[in-house]
Amino acid sequence: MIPMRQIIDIIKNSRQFLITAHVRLDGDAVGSELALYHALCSMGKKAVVYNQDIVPWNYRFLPGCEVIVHNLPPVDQYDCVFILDCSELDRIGDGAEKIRAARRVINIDHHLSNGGFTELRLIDARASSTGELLYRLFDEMGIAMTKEVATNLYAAILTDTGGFRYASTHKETLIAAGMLLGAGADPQWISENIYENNPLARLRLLAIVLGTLRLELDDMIGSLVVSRQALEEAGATHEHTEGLVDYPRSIQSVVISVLYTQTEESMYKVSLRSKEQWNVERVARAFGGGGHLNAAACRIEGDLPDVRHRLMEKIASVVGKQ
Ligand SMILES: [Mn+2]
Repeated sequence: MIPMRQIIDIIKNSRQFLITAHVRLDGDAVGSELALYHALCSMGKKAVVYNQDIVPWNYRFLPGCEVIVHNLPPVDQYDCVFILDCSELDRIGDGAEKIRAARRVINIDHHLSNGGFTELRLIDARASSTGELLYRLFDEMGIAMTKEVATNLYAAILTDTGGFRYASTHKETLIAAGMLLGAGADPQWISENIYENNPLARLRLLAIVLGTLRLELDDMIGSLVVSRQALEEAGATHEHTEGLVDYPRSIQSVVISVLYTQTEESMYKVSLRSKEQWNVERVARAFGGGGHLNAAACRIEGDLPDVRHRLMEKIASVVGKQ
């Protein structure tokens, strides 16, 4: 780990920056990118934000969102590339190999699994979010927290802590959030935009999908299915399935929550969420996937009964060991 001082010196001595984050953008990724973009611009620097994927509808209100480009510009024109919220280079998506060749790459991240894939990095697995790490960096640099920076950082921290509910919410997290409110972030406006901004199709999809709820293994495992037919019926797209996996976990007896999303006739994306120490990363890894202790995913080929059967066998073996 290099001292923050070194990153600050690089920022001060560089002029052109490229900022990117992981595919399947979340609030921490977009909020962190745009906060860094505004902070660099306020210092008179030039910055471009690149993402392979489009920004999910509920983060499009974030200040600066319209500047994000989806075609990777030639990386050799940048003095420095920031890779945010990524534990591995490949998480950037298609541009990963080109970015690897960049002059200078700085990784800012808080994933436990980050083994340090760049020489220059700011990694703290105890931090709630990449947004919290950027807050520390900006604070150290004495960068003025404008309303744009504060709004983006607050959104990043809010979403990665599940609304300040997860174990990753520390005293420092809430102090940072409090300072951001003081700098002009509007908590009600931000949370309404993120959490109360559903397209009708998503609620229609939820209504259909909740009908598939199934409880197994003494009601400890709860699962939902999103079939292609359900998507069609609701007029929804895969974008609208985000967050559906959290519903079974909200049941009292459930410790592991599963969402089967049909991506092709005989192919399912399996998303897993768990409570406390129930390790779903181990389950996903058995099928070639990965993730974190409480959130992981994999893909399983087969028809639904077969996919369910194989996954439940694996979950039973993991649950049995705990
Ligand atoms: Mn994050």
